[in-house]
Amino acid sequence: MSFKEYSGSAGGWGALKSTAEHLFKSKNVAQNISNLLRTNQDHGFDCPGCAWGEKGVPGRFRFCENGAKAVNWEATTRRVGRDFFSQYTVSWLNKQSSYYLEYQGRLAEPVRYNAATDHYEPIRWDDAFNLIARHLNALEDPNQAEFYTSGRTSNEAAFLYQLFGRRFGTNNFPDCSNMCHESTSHALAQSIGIGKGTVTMDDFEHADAIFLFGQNPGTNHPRMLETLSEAYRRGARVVAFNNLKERGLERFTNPQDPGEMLSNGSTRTTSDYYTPKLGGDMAAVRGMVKVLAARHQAALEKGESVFDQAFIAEQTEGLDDYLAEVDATNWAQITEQSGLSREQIEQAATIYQAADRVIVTWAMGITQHKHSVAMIQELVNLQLLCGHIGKPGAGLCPVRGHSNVQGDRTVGINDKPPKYLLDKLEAVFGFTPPQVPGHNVVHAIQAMRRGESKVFIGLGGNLVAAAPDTQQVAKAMRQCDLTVNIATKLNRSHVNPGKDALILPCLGRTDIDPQASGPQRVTVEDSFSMVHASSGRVDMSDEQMRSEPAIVAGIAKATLGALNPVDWQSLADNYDRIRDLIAQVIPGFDNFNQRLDAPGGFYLGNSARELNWQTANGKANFRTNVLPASVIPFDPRALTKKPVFILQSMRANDQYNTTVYGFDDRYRGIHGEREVVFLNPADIEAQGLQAGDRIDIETLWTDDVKRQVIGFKVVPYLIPKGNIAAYFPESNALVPLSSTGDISDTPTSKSIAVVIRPSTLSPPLATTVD
Ligand SMILES: Nc1nc2c(c(=O)[nH]1)N[C@H]1C(S)=C(S)[C@@H](COP(=O)(O)OP(=O)(O)OC[C@H]3O[C@@H](n4cnc5c(=O)[nH]c(N)nc54)[C@H](O)[C@@H]3O)O[C@H]1N2
Ligand SMILES: Nc1nc2c(c(=O)[nH]1)N[C@H]1C(S)=C(S)[C@@H](COP(=O)(O)OP(=O)(O)OC[C@H]3O[C@@H](n4cnc5c(=O)[nH]c(N)nc54)[C@H](O)[C@@H]3O)O[C@H]1N2
Ligand SMILES: [Mo]
Repeated sequence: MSFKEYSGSAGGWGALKSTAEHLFKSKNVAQNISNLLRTNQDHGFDCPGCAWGEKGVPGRFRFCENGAKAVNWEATTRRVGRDFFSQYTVSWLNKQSSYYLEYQGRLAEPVRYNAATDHYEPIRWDDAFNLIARHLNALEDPNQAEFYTSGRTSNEAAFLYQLFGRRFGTNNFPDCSNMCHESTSHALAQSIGIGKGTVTMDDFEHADAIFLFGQNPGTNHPRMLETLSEAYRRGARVVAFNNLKERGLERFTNPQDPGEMLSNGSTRTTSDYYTPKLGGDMAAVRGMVKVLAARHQAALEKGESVFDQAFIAEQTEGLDDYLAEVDATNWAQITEQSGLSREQIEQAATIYQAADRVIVTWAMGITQHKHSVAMIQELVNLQLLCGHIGKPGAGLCPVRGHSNVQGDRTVGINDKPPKYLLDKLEAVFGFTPPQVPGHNVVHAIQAMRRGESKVFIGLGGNLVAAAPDTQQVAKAMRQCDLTVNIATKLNRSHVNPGKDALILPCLGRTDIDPQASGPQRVTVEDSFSMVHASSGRVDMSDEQMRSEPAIVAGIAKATLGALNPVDWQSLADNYDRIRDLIAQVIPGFDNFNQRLDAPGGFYLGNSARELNWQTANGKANFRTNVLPASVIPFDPRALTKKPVFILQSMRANDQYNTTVYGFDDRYRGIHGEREVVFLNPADIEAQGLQAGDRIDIETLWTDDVKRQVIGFKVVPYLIPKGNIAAYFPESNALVPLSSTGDISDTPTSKSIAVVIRPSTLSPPLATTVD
C-alpha cells in the first residue's frame, strides 16, 4: 500500500502558493496585502491566528501562511446583512457546511431571530441591548445565564465582560480554554504555582534540546518552525513526540529567506522523531525518568550525578514519593502504553541527559486526554529533576491556541476565580462578587440542556461546532430563552438559535476601531506572557459593526441600570480608561498604558521563572501520579467483540478551529475534502479495506447514545496501529460531552474509543458549497 505523501517541506513555495490563492479568493487583494505587511509589527495589529510570540525586529515582514489566511478571511468585502437573511431561512442555513456559512462574508448589522418566519431580521443596536437586559433581568437567578468567551477577544473586552457578569451575579464564564489548555493551567498551578509557561522567545536561542509533545506547528503555529529550524541549524537537538508523522516537524523552507526559497532548500525542524500511541506520552516520559534515575544511582557511586541535586534540595518537594512510584512502574506497562520500545525511550533519555538546557513544549496532543493533568505533571517532574526551570534556555512552554486565550484568563475570564481577583474587584468597584465557582464549558452545556440555564451570550467563538456531541449542544442552544452571539462571521452556533436570538456583528482585529476619543488600540498576551497593543487597519466607518468593548458596555449599561459599578459609556469611549482599571485590579499591569508604548510591548513576568513558587508549600512540587490503568477514558471491551480503535480529532491546514478556509491539508496529502480518516496500512488491510474506501465510525461510550459519522474516506498514514485520526469539527459528533479529563474537565478530543465498518450511506452535509 503506498502513501500519497507530500513531497515538499513545510512552508516554502507551497505556503506562498496557498496564501496567494486565499488572497485572491477574498476579493480584496490590495488591502489584504497591505494588511499582511502590518501583521505583528509595531503599530500594526496582532495576528488573529495563533498565540506564538514575535521577536521584535521592527520593519520586517513576518509572513506566515496561516496567519495570512486568518487576516484574509476577516478582511473580506463580502457582507451578510438583511438581504442575505431575508433570502434564507435559518433551517436552510443550518443544512449548509461550515465553509459555506463563514464564506458569505462579514456580519454586517444586528439581527434578531423571528421564530414565526424562521428568518433573522434587522434590529437597532439599542433595541438589541434592551432585549438582552429584559431577558437577563427576568431570570430568577443570575446563575441561569452563561457568558462564553472565545480567545480572540481582547483584554479590554474580556475585562469588561467579566466585570459585567460578576456584577450581574455569576461566575458562569465558560471559555474556549476549557476545551484547550485547561489541563495545563491546573497541572502547572499544582506543580509550580502558576498556570503559564516559564520560557520567553529568547530561551529558544539558548536551548540545547527542545522536546515537543503533541503539537503540529507546521499548521497551527507556523512561525514556530522558524524557531525550530534555527535551533536545529545551530546544533540543538529538536525531538518530536507525535502520534503522526507531521511534515512541519521534519523539514521547513522559510518563506522569508530568499536564498532558501530560490534554491528550493530546506532545513530540518527536528533531529529525532518518536510516534507514541495516543495518550502514551506519560508512559514514555515515565520511562525516560526510569532510565535517568538508574543512571543517576550509578553516577552517585562515582561521585557524579545526573539530576540537579542542588536545585532539587533548594527548590522542590516530593522527590522521594515520586521516585518510589517511578521505581514501581514496570517496563511492560511503559512500553505497552507508549507504544515505544525500551531502546527508543533510552535513546530519548540520552538526548535529554546530554543537554544542559532543555525546553519542553506541548499542545492539544497532551491536553485533551483523560489523564492530561497527570501527563503534564510528568513533563514538569522531568524538568525539575534536572533543574530545567528558571534558567536561560530551559523551561516549560505550553503553546497556546487562540491569539489571546492566555490574556483573557489573566484579566478574569475564569469560572473558578482566584480569591485575590474577587477581593480586588470588591475593593476597586465596591460590590461583592459571587464567590461560588461558575460553569465551565461542559457544565454550561449540561445546564442549558437540563433547562436550568436560559440565556447564552457568546463573546466570539462557535460553541455548537467546537464542543463535543454537536447535536446535544445544538439542542441546548435551541432550548434557551435567549442566545446572543457577538461575532464577525456567520457560523453553526448562529443557525441554532434560542427561542429568542440575536447576532451582534463586531469589528475584528484587522479593523480600525473609532470611538469618541479617536481610534482605539486593544491589547493581547501571547504564549510567552508578552502583552502588546494591536490596532487595526481597515476602515469600517461606513459600516454598522461595533467593537467588542462597545457591545459589552452597551449590554452592561442596559442590564445593570442603577447597579452600574462604572460609567460604561466613558470606558467604551476611551480604552485607556479600561486599561487603568485593569492596572488597578490585575497584578503585573501597573502603568499599563505607558508600558504599552515600548516596542514589542511588555513582559508580565512569571513567578516560577524567578524560582518563586506560588504553591501552598512554597516549593516546586514533584507530583506523584500513578500511570493510568488504560490510556483511554474507559474499558470498551465489554461493549464489543470488534477491534476497538482510538480516534484523535485534529486540525487540517486550511482551517482555524471551526472556521474552514478550504478543503486541502496539503502536508498530509489531502485535497478537496475533509471527511477523511487516517489509518495505519496494516489496520486497513486487517479490516479488509482499501485506501479510498468509505467507512462509518461509531463511538463506544458508557451511555446509550448513538454517536456516529458516516462515509469517511480511508487514508493510509504513518500512525501507530490501533490509532486513527480525523478532522474536527466534523468528528465532534463522536466525542461524548461526558468524557472529560480528570480535574480539568477538558473534553477528551484526542482519545475516543470507536469501531469502524464499511459505509453503505453517503455523508449528510454538503461540504463544498460556494
Ligand atoms: N492554522 C491554524 N492555527 C491554529 C489553529 C487552527 O485551527 N488553525 N488553532 C489554534 C488553537 S485554538 C490551538 S489550541 C492550537 C492547536 O495546535 P495543535 O495542538 O498543534 O492542534 P491539533 O491539530 O489538535 O494537533 C494535535 C497534534 O498532536 C498530535 N497528537 C494527538 N494526540 C497525541 C498524543 O496522544 N500524543 C502525541 N505525542 N501527539 C498527539 C497530533 O498528531 C497533532 O499533530 O493551534 C492554534 N493555531
Ligand atoms: N474535537 C475537537 N474539538 C475541539 C478541539 C479539538 O482539537 N478537537 N479543539 C478545541 C479548542 S483547542 C478550542 S480553542 C475550541 C475553539 O472554540 P471557539 O473559540 O468557540 O471556536 P472558533 O472556531 O475559534 O470560533 C470561530 C468563530 O469566532 C468568531 N470570531 C472570529 N474572530 C472574531 C473576533 O475577533 N471577535 C468575535 N467576537 N468573534 C470572532 C467567528 O464568528 C467565527 O465563526 O475548540 C475546541 N474543540
Ligand atoms: Mo485552543
